[in-house]
Amino acid sequence: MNLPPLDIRPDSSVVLLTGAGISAESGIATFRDSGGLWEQHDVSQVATPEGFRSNPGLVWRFYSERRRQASLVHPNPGHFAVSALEQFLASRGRFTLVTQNVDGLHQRAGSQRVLAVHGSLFKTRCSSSECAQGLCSWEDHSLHFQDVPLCPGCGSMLRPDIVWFGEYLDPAIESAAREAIADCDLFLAIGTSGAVWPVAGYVDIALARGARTVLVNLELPANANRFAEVHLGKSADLLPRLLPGG
Ligand code: BV8
Repeated sequence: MNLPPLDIRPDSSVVLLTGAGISAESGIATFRDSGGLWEQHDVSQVATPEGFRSNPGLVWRFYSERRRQASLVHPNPGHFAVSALEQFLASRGRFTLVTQNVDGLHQRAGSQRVLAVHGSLFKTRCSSSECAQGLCSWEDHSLHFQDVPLCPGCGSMLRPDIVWFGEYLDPAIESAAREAIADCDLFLAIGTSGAVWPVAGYVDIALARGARTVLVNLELPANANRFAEVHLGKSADLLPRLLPGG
């Protein structure tokens, strides 16, 4: 199928938003597709602070398994096309990647300016907000914990540095994302169902700014009508053809 590349000028200001769909072809389960993560797990038990409080071991096993899976797979052509777009814009344009994904594949594909709004599988932090180390997180690639690890600083349980449902996004990361979107002329969403807030509302910031809005997704999500242009298909196939440098 003939697919003309998106006409992105080298001096454009571009924000890319990605979701689990861009990692699907690397072999990482999405959340809401059939067979997705939320079909196999009760969200309230594994992705909420209440779930962590009531069964921290279950939560650690859930995230340890996802970390193990993420470390075994590799970025796909879609991730590399995103990284190539950042290079294409490096000299005269502006580029920000906002990802909901926690799998680290964008970073492994060479993306530099990445706002990981929902955290990272490979970061761990203290669960106590009173702890001196509670606000910092550290890279932790240990693949599996037998027992729930404890903070070396205060002895409280450690937790994945992930934004769970009912938790606020990191204010600095969120405002950086909102600022970039409020300044962009192209907002490109890839592989996301647009089901989770506040990220689901980011396209509206782009629309209010008068930016061009483009969606690349396997199927039409609920918020497809927010996008001026929609390309249906697999991101690993479409992105190298749509993005310059891809
Ligand atoms: C908050 C943890 C303030 C990390 C995640 C307003 C209205 C309604 C509800 C709310 C609202 N505001 C807040 C809420 C509550 C809640 C929310 O949005 N609930 C929804 C579900 C109704 N939001 C929150 O709690 C957020 N916090 O707002 O704080 C607050 C505080 C207290 C009380 C109220 C408010 C925190 C949200 C973050 C939650 N953490 N995950 C992890 O474990 O990974 S969200 C989770 O969903 C992941 O991060 C994931 O990235 C994200 C979004 O999912 P997608 O990435 O879009 O993945 P999905 O499977 O859904 O879709 C994949 C898409 O890809 C599909 O469309 C598919 O067609 C497509 N696809 C598949 N294959 C391919 C493909 N596309 C292209 N190529 C392919 N090959």
